[in-house]
Amino acid sequence: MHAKEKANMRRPPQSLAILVILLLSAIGVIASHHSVSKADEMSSAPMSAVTIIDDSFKPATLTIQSGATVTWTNKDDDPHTITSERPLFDSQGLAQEDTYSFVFRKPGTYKYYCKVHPFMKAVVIVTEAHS
Ligand SMILES: [Cu+2]
Repeated sequence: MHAKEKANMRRPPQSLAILVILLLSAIGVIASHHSVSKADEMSSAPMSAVTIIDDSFKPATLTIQSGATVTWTNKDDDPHTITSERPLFDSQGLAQEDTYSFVFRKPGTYKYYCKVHPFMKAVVIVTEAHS
């Protein structure tokens, strides 16, 4: 056996354990970094809320950026629907405290109404997302 090989074998076994610990903590740092940036992404994805109360959508005109999620909540004890004039989305009847969400991906004007009370009309205006 060469002297060099002997020296390698005599290397204390803890050094391997230390290397493993260092590697694991490096992975841990990367993983926690990753989850932080994911949280940032989520908080930058805009959300908007519309309340349905007293047979009306509030706000009746909502302006958002493309990619935003709009969530409607029915506060009335009457059932209401969120129905797009174009065949794009239709919540069907929402009971009291029910919610419905839709993600608006493309800029444009999205008129909607309630099928139960067709006089209930509102609009979501979607603008180009800022980059
Ligand atoms: Cu209604």
